[in-house]
Amino acid sequence: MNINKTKTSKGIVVALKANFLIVEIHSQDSKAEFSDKSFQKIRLLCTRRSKLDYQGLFIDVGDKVFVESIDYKNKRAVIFEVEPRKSFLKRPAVANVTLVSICISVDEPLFDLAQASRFLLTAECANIKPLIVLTKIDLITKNNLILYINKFKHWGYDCIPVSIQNSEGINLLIERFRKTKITVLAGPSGVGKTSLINHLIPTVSLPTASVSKKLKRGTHTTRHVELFAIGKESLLADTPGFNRPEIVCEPSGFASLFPEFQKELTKSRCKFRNCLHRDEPGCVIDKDLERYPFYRENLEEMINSNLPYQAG
Ligand SMILES: Nc1nc2c(ncn2[C@@H]2O[C@H](COP(=O)(O)OP(=O)(O)O)[C@@H](O)[C@H]2O)c(=O)[nH]1
Ligand SMILES: [Mg+2]
Ligand SMILES: [Zn+2]
Repeated sequence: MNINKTKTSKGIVVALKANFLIVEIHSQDSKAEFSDKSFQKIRLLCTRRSKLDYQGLFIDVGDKVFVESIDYKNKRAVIFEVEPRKSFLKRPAVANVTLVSICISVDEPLFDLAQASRFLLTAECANIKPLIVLTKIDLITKNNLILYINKFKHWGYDCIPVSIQNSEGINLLIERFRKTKITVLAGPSGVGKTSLINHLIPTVSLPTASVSKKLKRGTHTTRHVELFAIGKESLLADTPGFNRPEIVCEPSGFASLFPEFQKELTKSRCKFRNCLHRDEPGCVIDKDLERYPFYRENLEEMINSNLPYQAG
């Protein structure tokens, strides 16, 4: 038998399959077995020690784990320890995410300020700085593209415009993802997330959905989260389709999730420390900012409901 009981290895959970976890480890840990292919990574089908369940430790994609009882031949192992998480994104459930790339399409489906903002807010809530990936730019003119880039700049976000039709922006995006440990692609269904992964990582071939001509909305094709290798140390995940992310937030903390408001608040302070930036005297927030009406509308709903608020 090829099982090494004593040897352990550190890895990362890249997918969940039924009751199993798929863990990627460096095969340099197993030089004897893979002497011809050193530094390659291998993926192992893992179970977990029951003590982890007793400790109430739930393991998700992105978790860094230690495995033992490695069976290289059959590619099996057992997880016996989980590292504390640095961050956690709820939907999709991925631990240790370092970048959330919010994909927003210029058309098919049409740009929607509230929807785009809700996706940005989920990343801000998880304390992960988002990057906007503006997709399908082959569908608009250069002038309109500049308007989008400026819009996002005013919101306080960087944006990388891309098209898989003419490969514009693709190299820039690959470069960015290769500098990042774990990137998750998020955004409404139909904006081209899965197509982008297939384009960026040609060895992956995920099913994509054509946008319904009638509804101009995508159907939900991606069902589970899996981390794919993009470069030596970088992983990239698609998001199962959903269009209304929930933002659970207190009214007092809501404004801190808008970078354009934060920019103003670092320059000068509102008169009242607990200012909600409504009609308080001495409020420094510019009410003409593009996303102010969105903030205001959601804030009022938050205040009027006693339950934990869910934006949308
Ligand atoms: N014109 C154009 N269509 C695209 C582009 N990227 C993706 N699409 C189309 O958009 C549709 C939805 O793509 P999909 O990847 O399933 O979107 P997802 O729901 O975000 O994963 C498909 O019909 C794709 O062919 C692009 O850059 N330009
Ligand atoms: Mg998809
Ligand atoms: Zn204020």
